[in-house]
Amino acid sequence: MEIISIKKTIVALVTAPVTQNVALVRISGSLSYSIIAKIFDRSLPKYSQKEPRLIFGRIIDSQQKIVDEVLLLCFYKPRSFTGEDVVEISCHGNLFVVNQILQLILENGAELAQAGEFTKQAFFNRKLNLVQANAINDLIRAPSLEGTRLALHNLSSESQKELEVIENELLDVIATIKVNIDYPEYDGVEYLTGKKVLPRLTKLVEKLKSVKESGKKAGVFQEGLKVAIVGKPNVGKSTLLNALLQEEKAIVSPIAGTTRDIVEARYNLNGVPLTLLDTAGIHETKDIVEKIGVERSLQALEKAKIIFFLVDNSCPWSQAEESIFQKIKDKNHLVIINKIDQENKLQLPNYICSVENSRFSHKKILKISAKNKQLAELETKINELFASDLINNLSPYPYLSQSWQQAKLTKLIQQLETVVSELKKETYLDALCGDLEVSYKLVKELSGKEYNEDLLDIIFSKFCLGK
Ligand SMILES: Nc1nc2c(ncn2[C@@H]2O[C@H](COP(=O)(O)OP(=O)(O)OP(=O)(O)O)[C@@H](O)[C@H]2O)c(=O)[nH]1
Ligand SMILES: [Mg+2]
Repeated sequence: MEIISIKKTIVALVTAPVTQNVALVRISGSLSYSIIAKIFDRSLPKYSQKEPRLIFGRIIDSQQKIVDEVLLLCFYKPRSFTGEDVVEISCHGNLFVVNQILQLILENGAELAQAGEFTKQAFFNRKLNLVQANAINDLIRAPSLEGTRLALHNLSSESQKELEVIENELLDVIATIKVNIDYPEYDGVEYLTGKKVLPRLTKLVEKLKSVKESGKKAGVFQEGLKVAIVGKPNVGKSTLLNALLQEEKAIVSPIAGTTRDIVEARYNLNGVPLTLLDTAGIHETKDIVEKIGVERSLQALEKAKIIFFLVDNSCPWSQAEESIFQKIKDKNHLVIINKIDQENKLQLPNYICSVENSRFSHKKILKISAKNKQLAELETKINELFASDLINNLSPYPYLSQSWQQAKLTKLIQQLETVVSELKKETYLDALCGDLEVSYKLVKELSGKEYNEDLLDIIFSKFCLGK
């Protein structure tokens, strides 16, 4: 594998900028060893080392004053995370010490690394592809254990190989068609007819659709799921929040209009990381403060990925509920009938059951008693919607959950579907070569074999400093 020489040598504090027992400073680039040689009191091992080396010694300033006692972990190009010469300095975690070490390294020719720049070096040196680079960030930031597992899966070479199978399949079809066109007399290559290509591409489209769908589902584990609990006043929204969290986070009272502001809390429901927003009851009111609260509830409703629309089993359906339903009916929502421990006076209008919305359409009316902590139907539903199949059966493909990955997959699927429909019309294969090449380019963009600088900047800017 060819390693591109990157001139810039970068340095950053890898650990958090707080007082701690040990801090880690990483330096990567062609100047790493010459810089370290100037600020370390012991001679470094011969450059030809292949295996990483651990060396104890002292960092010294230009006046030979001791700055700290440290451990150096030395990696040699190309056998390092970035593919460059890398030295990791484990020093004492006092920020005065850390800053002095950083300063010395900067004075001797390194530059301060930008967010994600070490991983960017690794990407340019082909130590990892773009899916794996994203996976590193997900592994660090995932808001649940399941999210970290999916990130590790994306990091694995096995899942990358599956992505390559898709790439190679497309390449094979394109190459064979081209040979057929350019060298019709060459009979060492299979002659591809539309009939032969059609099932291959149809299968590919199916595969890509499942990659897209599982990526979309995985996004929940990487980014969390914002849920707004809405309803008219007094239906038990705050009681539901508290019951899920198993703590008295929000004030509960029998007085309608208790919650005035959004109460936000994180909650991990069987591995599904939820950000719950308890909101003020939505209804017509003249009270100025309550009015502001209702405004905020409506904003939360817009921002949320899912709405838990709470209704009260012990009250008839109301005008306030009718108008809330009109606002949420086109969004992903679950209708949750609370207070089932009380006598039933609620009759849901028929149309509530018939409104279809994506995967929430079937069995979306649930019954709970928040006060008695009877939440089984809700827990099972969330699990069924987001978790079970993902966690139990890992996809062989990487989970492409980022919005840019989903957008590229959508384009790719559309592109290939156009080719498939043309093939059904018996359009000549050579007329479809251009479309197939566009598809091939899209697959390469997913893995980062082809990239655009602006997208790279966006991707790596989401990383922490020092990664
Ligand atoms: N019987 C019964 N009462 C409940 C249940 N859930 C909530 N309540 C009661 O309903 C009342 C209102 O509960 P809250 O959780 O404050 O209702 P809310 O929807 O947050 O109300 P606002 O903040 O005013 O919009 C309280 O007296 C709760 O104890 C339930 O499942 N069963
Ligand atoms: Mg409340």
